[in-house]
Amino acid sequence: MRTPPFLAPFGIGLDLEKGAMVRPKRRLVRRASDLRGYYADAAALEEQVRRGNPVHYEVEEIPVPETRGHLMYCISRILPGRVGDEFLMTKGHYHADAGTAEVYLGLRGEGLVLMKARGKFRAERIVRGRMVYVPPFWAHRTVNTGRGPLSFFCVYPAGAGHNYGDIASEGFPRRVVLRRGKPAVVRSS
Ligand code: PAN
Ligand code: ZN
Repeated sequence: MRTPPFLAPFGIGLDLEKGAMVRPKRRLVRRASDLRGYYADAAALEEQVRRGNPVHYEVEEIPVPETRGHLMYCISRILPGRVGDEFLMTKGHYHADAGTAEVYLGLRGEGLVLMKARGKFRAERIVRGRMVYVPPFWAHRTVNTGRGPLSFFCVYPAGAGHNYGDIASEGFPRRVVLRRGKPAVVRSS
């Protein structure tokens, strides 16, 4: 195993009210068109792509080396809204090094972290002040069920990497949809 790169200590600002990183160095932006294949209502998604292709979520980072020993941290912000009746969500992934965990800390808004592993499924609520622990081997996807943006801080082993392919093809066994005015976790058909 390679020795982690030696780095000087540093501090950064987090705007806890906004749920944003102060002066992020890297911003990953996912728009409607990046989410093709992920939502049940593909036609509703295409309609969004045609009507301005809005941002669905963003990830802000001031990155560290993506190697063993370091800890990557970020703030994700998922916009409020739906595709058809399904609430906006992240793509979701396993870590490429599957046996690596992650911690999410809710900063703003409300939602659910969907997790699956070895035939099991769990949904944990995420809100300001609540921490969700994603254990090793659990794929994870976050859904914004609120009326405003959902922001959360994340930290995970920097060498973990991301495996999107398996979720892109398998999906999750449950979806989060609006039913009688409320979010509901329902079986994916
Ligand atoms: C998070 C996610 C972030 C975006 O930082 O990467 O919320 O979700 P997707 O990566 O599934 O598009 C994380 O879990 N990192 O490991
Ligand atoms: Zn992750």
